[in-house]
Amino acid sequence: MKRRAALARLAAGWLAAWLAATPVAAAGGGTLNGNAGAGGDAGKAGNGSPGGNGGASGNAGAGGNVGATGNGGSVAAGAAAAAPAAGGAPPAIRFEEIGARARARMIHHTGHFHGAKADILEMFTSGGAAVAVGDYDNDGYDDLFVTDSDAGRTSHLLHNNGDLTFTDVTAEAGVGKGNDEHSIVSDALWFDYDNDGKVDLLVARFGTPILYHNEGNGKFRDVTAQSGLNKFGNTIAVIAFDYDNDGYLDLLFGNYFKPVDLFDLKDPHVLPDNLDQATNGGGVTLWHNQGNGTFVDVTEKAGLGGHHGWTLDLGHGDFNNDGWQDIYVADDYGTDRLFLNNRDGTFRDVTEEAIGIDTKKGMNVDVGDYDRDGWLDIYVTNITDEYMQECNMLWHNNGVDAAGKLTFTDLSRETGTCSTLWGWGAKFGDFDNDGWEDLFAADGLRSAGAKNYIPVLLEMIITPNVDFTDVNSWPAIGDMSWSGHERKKLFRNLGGSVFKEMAAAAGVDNELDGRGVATADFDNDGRLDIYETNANQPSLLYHNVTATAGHWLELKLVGTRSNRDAIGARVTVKAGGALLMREVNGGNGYASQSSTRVHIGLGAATRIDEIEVRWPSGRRETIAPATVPIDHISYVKEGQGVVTAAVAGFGRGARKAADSAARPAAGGAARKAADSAARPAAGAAP
Ligand SMILES: [Ca+2]
Ligand SMILES: [Ca+2]
Ligand SMILES: [Ca+2]
Ligand SMILES: [Ca+2]
Repeated sequence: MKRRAALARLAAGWLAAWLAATPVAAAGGGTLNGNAGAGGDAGKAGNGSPGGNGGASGNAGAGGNVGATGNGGSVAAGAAAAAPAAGGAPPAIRFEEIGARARARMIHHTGHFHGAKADILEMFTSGGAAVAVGDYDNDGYDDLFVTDSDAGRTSHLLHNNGDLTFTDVTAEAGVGKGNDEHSIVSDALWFDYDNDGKVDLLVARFGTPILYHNEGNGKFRDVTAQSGLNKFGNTIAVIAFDYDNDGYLDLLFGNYFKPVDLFDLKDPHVLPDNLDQATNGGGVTLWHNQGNGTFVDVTEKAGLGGHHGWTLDLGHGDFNNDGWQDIYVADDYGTDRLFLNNRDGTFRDVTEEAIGIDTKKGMNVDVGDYDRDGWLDIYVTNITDEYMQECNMLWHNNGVDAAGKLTFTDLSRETGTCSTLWGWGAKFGDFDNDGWEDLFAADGLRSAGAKNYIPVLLEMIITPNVDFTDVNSWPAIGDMSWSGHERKKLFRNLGGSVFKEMAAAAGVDNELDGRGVATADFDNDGRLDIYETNANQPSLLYHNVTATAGHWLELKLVGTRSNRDAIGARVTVKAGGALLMREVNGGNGYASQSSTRVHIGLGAATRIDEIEVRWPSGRRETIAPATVPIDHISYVKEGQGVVTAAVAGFGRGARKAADSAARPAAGGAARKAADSAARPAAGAAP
């Protein structure tokens, strides 16, 4: 029994990281679930495990009458569903997948190796299906940068045309490169490193990073050589925030393997040395922005050099409400780490006292105040399947106690957010604008042939004296599947203490091998949309068509003394008796960066009582509620309150968007009319 448990732990542990590649991509272009094959196993074992979330089907009840039949039906059905429940159940959430129609569906290709152990290295390095959302041309519509990872493949810059279509402008912009015989593109990030009002682009790699300066005419210039960002790393995650509050955005890299060249392996002992407490990973690298276009590695100086975990994701936020940005590091094969900002350019590791030492496979970090108590909470996905019953972690922030100690309590089981199977990217977002942040999570490791890799793996594991760090120990995976064909999870927040899984009813329960999840309001209609990347498979664009969504407010913040992107700024809104708090973040969530525009659902509230912005510079700015119309996008410039889009530095499209956004929101008919007006006919030519 003991041996069996140990085996199970080993089995699912080892490749918590990315997935495997091989020849799935060819099938990818067509139908969304084209890779599903047998299909029927989607709701398997893991669904019913610790979290008790039930399967996708079990939850269809509440929203089940919001059928797959499209918008017309769902308007009425949604209202009908909401009405009968005593006390008024929250409105249903509904998405429509429009990736192909919007010309935003990109097929990802994982990196390939050559030689005898190519298969194993591909399993460990083939991921990198990432998305970064940012408005690179300042027209008021969020654009997309979508990565690809195999040699010869280019990443894609997709310009948002404002009508739910995108144009691929990669070639003109000059930002497609990065995959070659020595590098794999793994992640990307928009951030305005020189505060010139135009977001620049960082491409992270298993290799050295690439930094592009946004020239402002739709073109970018490679400034990597002069930037100082020259350190080789097997980077899988990157975030930007201003850790020392000097007004310039710094960079934090999360590295998976230690810095060895996987394409020219001198020593085959590069895999994790321990499946619960691995210490031979790549840790993190902190780069300080010097304010002159250069960055300096301050990892050791800042107190982060002692971390050697297999970093998979990073998140930042002001967890102890002192005005300085703190860090959460999610590690595969063991302990996540929480670092608090000492406000002097250094961090302290408070993991043991704040969250304790875990042995799980941390895959994602997102930050949000899901229970509206004014303290930022953290959502970490782990692995919950038939072999690994880890359960996710929803770290409820308990705040700072009288002794000055910050603590968190994992409430994933209690809230019903425990199981997302083989979890990856997950994001908070108020998808129905009811004032409570919901949660969408991607999952699935590797969907390939009908044969399961696990039994093959077990054979290796029970062989005496196997050295797991040696790539030569591992059996080839070939065309086998491993925790594939898993259905995505959408958790609707039912009032801050419990969530209800409703991915099927919402239309987002696809079975692709999910990785990154980015949220943004791509059509500026006040409802948060979702872009999902999938490893070695096509990406998805989910347009939010929730008919009964509540009132809302979106704020684009522009720093002056603070970094121009206002990353780290905290917005606190009081409306309808609720406290709604958001922080602008620079890349939280696995393999993704979401919009830096703050989106807040207001529910039935038609009036805002108070708005405060706490800028990274330390300035606390009270915004007159009368200057912030609801159901509207507003621009707030540090020290100047609400300004016009032009004054904020945004173009004609932004003003137009703000105007059209002022139309009535909650009314179903108005909403429906606006929807159909905004949406191009199916199959329309670009
Ligand atoms: Ca744009
Ligand atoms: Ca810039
Ligand atoms: Ca909270
Ligand atoms: Ca909600």
